[in-house]
Amino acid sequence: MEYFPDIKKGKFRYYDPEKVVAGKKMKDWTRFSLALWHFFGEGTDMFGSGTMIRPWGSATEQNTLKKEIEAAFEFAKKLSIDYYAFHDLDVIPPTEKVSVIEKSLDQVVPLLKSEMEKSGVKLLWGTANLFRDPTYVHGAATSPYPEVFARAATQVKKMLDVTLELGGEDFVIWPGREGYDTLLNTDMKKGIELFGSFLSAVADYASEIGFKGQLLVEPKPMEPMKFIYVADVMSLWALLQHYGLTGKFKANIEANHATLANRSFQHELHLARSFGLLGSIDINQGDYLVGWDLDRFPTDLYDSTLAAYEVIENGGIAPGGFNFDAKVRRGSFEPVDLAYAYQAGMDTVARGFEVAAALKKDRVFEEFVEERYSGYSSGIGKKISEGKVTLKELRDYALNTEGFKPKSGRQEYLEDLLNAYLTSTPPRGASPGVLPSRRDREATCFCVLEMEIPWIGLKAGKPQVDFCFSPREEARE
Ligand code: XLS
Ligand code: CA
Ligand code: CA
Repeated sequence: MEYFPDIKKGKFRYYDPEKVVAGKKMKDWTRFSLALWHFFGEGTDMFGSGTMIRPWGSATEQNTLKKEIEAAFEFAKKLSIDYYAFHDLDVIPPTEKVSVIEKSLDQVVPLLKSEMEKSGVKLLWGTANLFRDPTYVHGAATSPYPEVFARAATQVKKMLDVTLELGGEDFVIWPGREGYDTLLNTDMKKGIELFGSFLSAVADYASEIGFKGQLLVEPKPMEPMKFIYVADVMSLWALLQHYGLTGKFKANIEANHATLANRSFQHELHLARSFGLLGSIDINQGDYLVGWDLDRFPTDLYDSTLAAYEVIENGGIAPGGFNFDAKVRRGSFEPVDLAYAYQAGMDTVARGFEVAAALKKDRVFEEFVEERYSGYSSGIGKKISEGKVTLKELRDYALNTEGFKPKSGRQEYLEDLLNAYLTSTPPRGASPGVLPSRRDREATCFCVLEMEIPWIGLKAGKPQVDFCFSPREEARE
């Protein structure tokens, strides 16, 4: 049966799987994935029931799960989404018994396998749902009860087996219930220790069964708990080091979780990349005016450009990918809205890669940053960097360099340059504008206002030398 007869294939403005940007095909940079839990979402919210019109019928109908799964693979194939991701509980009938979860998974794996073979869609990551069952009310791996810890471990064990069997490239642990609602009944140190112990057992079992994929932990600061122990990349980094788990786990960074933690998506990616922790991405966005997790499809080009920039800098995201942990709004209830949503999201990420590739090619920010920190590459700066300097030496140096004046950080200049690249990088099929290379810009003291951008009707003007700034000139001063 064809579930989406009106959808033939994705209609993209920017995403072209075979197009090479920054030395790699777009599909290899992006490795897009469809999240089954959102795809099957019914459009309920805290105040209202489901709104979605879906070709697989209502949730009460027999055999719906099979239809949902078939529909998801058909959709992913049509939209050129190469991967998918799922929790154990996404693909089996509701149950509270782990023994039933194990059996039901055994029953559904052959269906997943055959759909994967038919469609060519691969498994990006598997995960265990350690938050829905009422037993997890006080935490799963950090519950005060060993019985609950063991139950959570059993679910993870089974999903690791399933992920291995399906050739999954990563395995995610999202510790959404691993935190507290009040410290009045909580031993926070114990909780964090328990989570460390849980991760160690997971890493051991993964290596025991020969799972070669990447193990990932997904930070989030709150929701459903008031505070979640792995709140952001920095807390994950501390935890991994403390429990001797560096090199065993990386981060799965979700855009909306970063903003809930009051960090930008770029911040979390940048930090993870710097520590060698950038494993995979859950791509979505929140809303500046709303304080909770919205999982909107991403449409913010500014954010996607900066994210792509970090991924290019990281040399790619494989074996991770860009998983759409995103859902259509409750009001976008027609099946075709799913296609619009994925197209918008994939184009947003793809466009981000085009712009970021242009920024990288011209080393727009790198040269500036390198020059800014260049004092640390020789002399006393080098000694400081290597941790080989004494306070006495530093005092002598400070007295000798008294009167030193820092240079401007040129934030607005750099932000303006970023805007220039965002508006001037030619989209697929358009004739290139005349954004001069960085070197030319420096030579002619180019200004953003003088760009010719044919597809938005901007004409080139005369360079206005007096507005311009060249970091090289400045460096020579
Ligand atoms: C919820 C999380 C969850 C994980 C997988 O906020 O994003 O969906 O990605 O359990
Ligand atoms: Ca997520
Ligand atoms: Ca989310």
